Amino acid sequence: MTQFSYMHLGEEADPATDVVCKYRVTTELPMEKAAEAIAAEQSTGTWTELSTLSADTMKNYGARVLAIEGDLVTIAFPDVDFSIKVGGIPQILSVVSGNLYGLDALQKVRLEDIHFSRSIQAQFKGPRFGADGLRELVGRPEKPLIGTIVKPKIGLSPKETANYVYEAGAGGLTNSKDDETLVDQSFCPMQDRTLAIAEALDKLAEEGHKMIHAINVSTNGDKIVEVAERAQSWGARQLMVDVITCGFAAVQALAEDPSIKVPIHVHRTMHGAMTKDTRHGIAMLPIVKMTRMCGGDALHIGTLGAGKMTGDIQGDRDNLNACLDPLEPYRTVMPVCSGGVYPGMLAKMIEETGFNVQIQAGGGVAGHPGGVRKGAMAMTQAVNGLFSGFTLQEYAKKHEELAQALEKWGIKE
Ligand code: CAP
Ligand code: MG
Repeated sequence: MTQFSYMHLGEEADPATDVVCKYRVTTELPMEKAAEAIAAEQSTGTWTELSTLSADTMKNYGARVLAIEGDLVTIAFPDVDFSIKVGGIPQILSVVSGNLYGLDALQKVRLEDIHFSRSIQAQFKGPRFGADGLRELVGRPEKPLIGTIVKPKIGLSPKETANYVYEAGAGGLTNSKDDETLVDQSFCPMQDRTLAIAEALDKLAEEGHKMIHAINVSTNGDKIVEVAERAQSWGARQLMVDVITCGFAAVQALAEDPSIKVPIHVHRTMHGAMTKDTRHGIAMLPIVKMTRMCGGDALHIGTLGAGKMTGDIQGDRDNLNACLDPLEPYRTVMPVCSGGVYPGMLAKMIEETGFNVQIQAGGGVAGHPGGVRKGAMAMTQAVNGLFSGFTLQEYAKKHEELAQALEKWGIKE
């Protein structure tokens, strides 16, 4: 197939100039052949020998297979293969995560991890606020931020939505957000919703409580900055964007546009299409790393196996660590734990996550028998109690709203 070899087993990658990817490969081919097929397809080769491929081109631009350990293949791409200023993450993805999935000789391939070269990292700016900036905005330096997703996710009017946000804030929550399915539908236009929520947040601020709400501005790429600017002019304190459906470039466009002055909450709806099959697609970890490079300030990372969405403790822990990794040259990203969250599961979850997270509950707030405010109080009591070293059962003895939540949903062991 190839007149040059892509095999460099045992060689070290150069962290200054190599982009290093780990792939999990399922194939009936010998693993070396499969690894070489990926390296060739994604750099200088194709299915046949090429009269146009020189030794020099191969040496300078060819990908190198550095290691094969069982079904895990490590491939280094020289960073001259990438076109960051014009191309950006879309071009990076078409190299490290492109045609390889369709190669017929490979049954399945999953991009498990990626390490960018220092020179590529230097061309991205990362978050402008990050976890610390978000904490500062809501005046909560150490305890987990506590958020809600307005539920029902669709169907409430702007006034009902703003009322929900006010009640959640009055119950102690620091954050709320639109659902990913809500943008500018006729029952809840973005302008009316944003104006009404801004009023609710102002009222909370006057009463001494700092809270922010993320308005979902996910839309077509050529419009997203304009839509975000408008939302901001109506009083949005935070923006939300769906990184998988809109693309990493959309997050980057918002984070790097000088007119945008508020943090970006990054949702990951549709990620399951890529991440759920543990042998095929893209793991969440590379998605976290690229979101951080592109400037997301908060990102959904899962509930470490505790909530309603698929996720495992080790995988979600890797996601969390990638948000907070101090060795990366960017501000940290606030890891957001969401999806089927309720007070009685928080001991189990926080045991795994620690306190530097944003915990978010939609149904777990609006489903409280006493309504949104009491649901928010129950979440706040659970988090504050655990932070102070109490068990949920102990804290519930003197906190009625928490006791009601535990009675309704139980305690997750
Ligand atoms: C949570 C949520 C989020 C999920 C997505 C929802 O609501 O708003 O979209 O968290 O999953 O609509 O399901 P509930 P992930 O609290 O009512 O479950 O965070 O894993 O990306
Ligand atoms: Mg949702």
